[in-house]
Amino acid sequence: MRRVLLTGFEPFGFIDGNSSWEAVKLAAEHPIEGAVIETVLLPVTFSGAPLSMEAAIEAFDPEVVVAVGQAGGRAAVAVERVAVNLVDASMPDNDGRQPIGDVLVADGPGAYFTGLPLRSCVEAARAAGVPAAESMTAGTYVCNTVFYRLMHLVATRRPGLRGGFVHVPLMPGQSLDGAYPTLSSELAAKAIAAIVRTALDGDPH
Ligand code: PCA
Repeated sequence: MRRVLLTGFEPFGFIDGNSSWEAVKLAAEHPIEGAVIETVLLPVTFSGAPLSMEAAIEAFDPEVVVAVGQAGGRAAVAVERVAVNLVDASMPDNDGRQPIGDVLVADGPGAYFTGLPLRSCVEAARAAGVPAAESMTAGTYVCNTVFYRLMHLVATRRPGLRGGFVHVPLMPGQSLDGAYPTLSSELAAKAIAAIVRTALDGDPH
C-alpha cells in the first residue's frame, strides 16, 4: 500500500476549532485506491509544529505529505505554491512566542516551491465541485513554517517524498457574524482527497 500523511492544526487565536483538522479527519475517510492515509494533529507553535510533522514522517515513512492549515478570509481551498524562509508572526503562537523577521533555516534557500502538481491539484479539486485556487503565499506564520520545513526535509533528506501545503477556509460556525467566507468540512475534505489522488498520480507542475 502507498502511504499518505495528512497534517492539520489545533485551534489558535480567537476562533474556536480549526477547519484544517476537521477537513483532514474527513479526508482520511475518503477511499483512495491502493493507499493508506495517516493523520497527525500539529500544535500551532513555531517550535513544536515542524518537529511533530518531522516525527510523523519518520514514523510513517509516507510517499506523499499534504499539510493543511486554516486561513480565515479565504473563500476557496488554496494550494500553496511557495514557502519562504521567514517567520514574521502577526500574533503570538500557542506557546506565547511571536518571532518577528526571523530566518527559519539559517543556511536554507530563500524559498522552496511546492512538490505538489499545483495546477492539476487545483483542477482536481474544482472537478470535485469545490472552489479552489493557486496561492502565491502561505503567509509568514506557523503554516509557512511547517511548509518550509517540509520542503527543506524533501530537499535535504527525503528526495523521494512529494509534499506541499493547502489552506482551507473557515468552516461554518467559525464566522457566525458572516465577516469571513466559510466552506463546509465535507467539501474541504473532498478537495483534499482529490489533491491526494492527483499527487499520487501526477508529475510535478
Ligand atoms: N493556520 C495558521 C497556523 C495554523 C493554522 O491552521 C497559518 O496560516 O499560519
